[in-house]
Amino acid sequence: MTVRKNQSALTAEEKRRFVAALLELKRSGRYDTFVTTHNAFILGDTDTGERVGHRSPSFLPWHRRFLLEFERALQSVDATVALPYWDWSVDRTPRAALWAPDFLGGTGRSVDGRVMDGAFAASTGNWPISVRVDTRTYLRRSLGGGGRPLPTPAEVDSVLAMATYDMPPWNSGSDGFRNHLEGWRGVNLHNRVHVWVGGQMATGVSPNDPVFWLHHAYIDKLWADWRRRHPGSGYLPVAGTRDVVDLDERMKPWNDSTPAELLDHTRHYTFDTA
Ligand SMILES: [Cu+2]
Repeated sequence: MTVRKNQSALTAEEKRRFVAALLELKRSGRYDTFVTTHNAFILGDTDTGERVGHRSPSFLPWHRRFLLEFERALQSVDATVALPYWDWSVDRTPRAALWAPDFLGGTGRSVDGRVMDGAFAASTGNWPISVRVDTRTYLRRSLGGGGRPLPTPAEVDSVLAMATYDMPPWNSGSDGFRNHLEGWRGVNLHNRVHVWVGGQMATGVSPNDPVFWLHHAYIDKLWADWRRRHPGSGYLPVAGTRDVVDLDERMKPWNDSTPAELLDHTRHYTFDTA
């Protein structure tokens, strides 16, 4: 059974194997197909039209399915690897071990944002940015450069306390748990973390930075935490909603699973916490 662990609890060997599996997916070309898929949905999801991956109720099940696909790809390289998660409300500075050279490497240099250490630095030759929105082919970051600090535990708690999963108009203007977690409204959790990391993470090609997976694994864990806290609250909307994925509708691009089928993560993995 796959156990997703807090990145701060990984052993040196677990970090080494995770990084090696990422590099192999990159080398084989499989990694970049995930970047392409994510960007296509970022570009296609709109508040007034069809929306599946973002700014809609299926933001959470879509990313759960996307991460499962990616985790299975990693496990096809090394069956011992699981996606770790980054609790950015605790490990909230660029000094966190997450950003050390033996794991994801640190922030970018000030002149051009280029990451200079770690396995994903351009100088290694192992991490070309091929699916991109501009001409720069090197991984960039500006940790904390966006101005706003990472969300606090109290801010996370204020969002977990929201009992309604999502509300009309089911987009970036909605009240409710999903949109506050996604960040278009209120304290802003998920979107703010993308901006805090900066570089490619602040764009539609955000999966170019491996921290994308650790960020979304934690967003996914917060959804699991929310479900346990509100056992009487379910995914919404249930049926008949134009342009939006209802509970029993299949999601693009896979067309093989519905939000209802993805509610219970324990069929696929568990977390290191109770
Ligand atoms: Cu995201």
